[in-house]
Amino acid sequence: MRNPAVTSGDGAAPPSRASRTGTPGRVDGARLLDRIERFAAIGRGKDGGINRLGFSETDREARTCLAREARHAGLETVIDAGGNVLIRCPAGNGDRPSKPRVLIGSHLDTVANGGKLDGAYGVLAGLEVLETLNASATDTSCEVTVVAFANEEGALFPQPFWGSMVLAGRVDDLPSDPVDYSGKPLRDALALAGGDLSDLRSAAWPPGSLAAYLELHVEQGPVLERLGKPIGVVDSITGRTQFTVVIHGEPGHAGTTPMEGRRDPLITASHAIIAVQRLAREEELCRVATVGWLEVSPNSSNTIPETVRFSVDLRDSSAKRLAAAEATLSGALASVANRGDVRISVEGTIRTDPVQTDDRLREAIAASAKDLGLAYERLPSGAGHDAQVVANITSIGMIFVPSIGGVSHVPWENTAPDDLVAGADVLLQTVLRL
Ligand code: HGY
Ligand code: MN
Ligand code: MN
Repeated sequence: MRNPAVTSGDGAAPPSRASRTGTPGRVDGARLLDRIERFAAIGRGKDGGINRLGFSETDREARTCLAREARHAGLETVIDAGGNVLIRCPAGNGDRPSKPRVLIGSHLDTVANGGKLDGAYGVLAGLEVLETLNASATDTSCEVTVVAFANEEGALFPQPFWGSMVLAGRVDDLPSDPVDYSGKPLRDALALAGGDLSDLRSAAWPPGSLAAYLELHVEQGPVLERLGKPIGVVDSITGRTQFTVVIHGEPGHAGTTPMEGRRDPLITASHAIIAVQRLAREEELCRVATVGWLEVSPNSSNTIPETVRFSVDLRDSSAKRLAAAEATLSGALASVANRGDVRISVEGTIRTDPVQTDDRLREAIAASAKDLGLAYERLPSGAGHDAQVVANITSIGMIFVPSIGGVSHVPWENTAPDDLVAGADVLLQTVLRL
């Protein structure tokens, strides 16, 4: 067990709330760790990477498994029209107490060849907290619902934060007829997951209906590990601008077409991709800039390509800087297209604002960590999260635990078991504080 230390205050860990009020002080760590390992087997490839792309068959398998686990734990599940899985305590005598509603959770879907904790950890810790509260019949001051947001990553259907945008009522910011990267419509895949594309507005939680949203997540960065602290109190979440660049050239025979006069979209793409990197590395217009996905068609070694498509992902804590970076890049794209005598366009732009977390929730998280004798650090999130979308309708708080080696979105993404349990204990204590 890591030496829990308290960064400020008296250092002695005061008695946990359980001894004061009989409410549960800790989660069942063994049960949580067992579930994390069982869910990690869903969609795991031979090199250990997890492939549960949003609305894919393996994603559906994980959601079905979650609903089964919740039922076995004596909880109720519903799936909303956006495909989000919502878990809550049984209604008992039918009517719900009109307590303020608190949502806790994250997402089950992964990036391609991703890790077992990104998202799933927050969902399973949320389930663990609700099961602990329900089993101890704790009369919390708020009604807790657990959510597994649909398609947070946007790895198959490129509409990241799909489920949280539907729940936050931002349906108008979503494409009306979304398709996946190959053009397959979302309608059927969403229906298979229990959602309904024609009824998305029914899944929106109106502003004011939610008192708070808490998300527990692995840090996916190096800070907590480097500081040797098990708990992160997130103070802000990065802004992000994503889009797809499409370059149309002129296909031809690789052997008979002279170099002079070629209109090769892949050559233009190579200059454009350098321009993306330059935004962050040289011009420092945004914190990071990434091209992670590229598609060449017809993608044949002895044919000059006809079309090239690639993703752009820009991140920064300032929406203004992101807008400036986007404007600079669009100028650079126009000029390389001109030089290459090809046609260039940008598709599917999604801009997600940077957000600050709620200071009341930050204090509750910090006080819970302190009560549990766990050292904590305030830090920003370089990754995007559903929390920044839910921030449109309520106050948000995020809790981090360390990522071993500071890595994520890779098969070897991992966190020490003690830290996973500690994070869930802090989530439980924070919910009890609300
Ligand atoms: O890309 C992100 O920041 C998150 O993992 N969806
Ligand atoms: Mn992720
Ligand atoms: Mn995530």
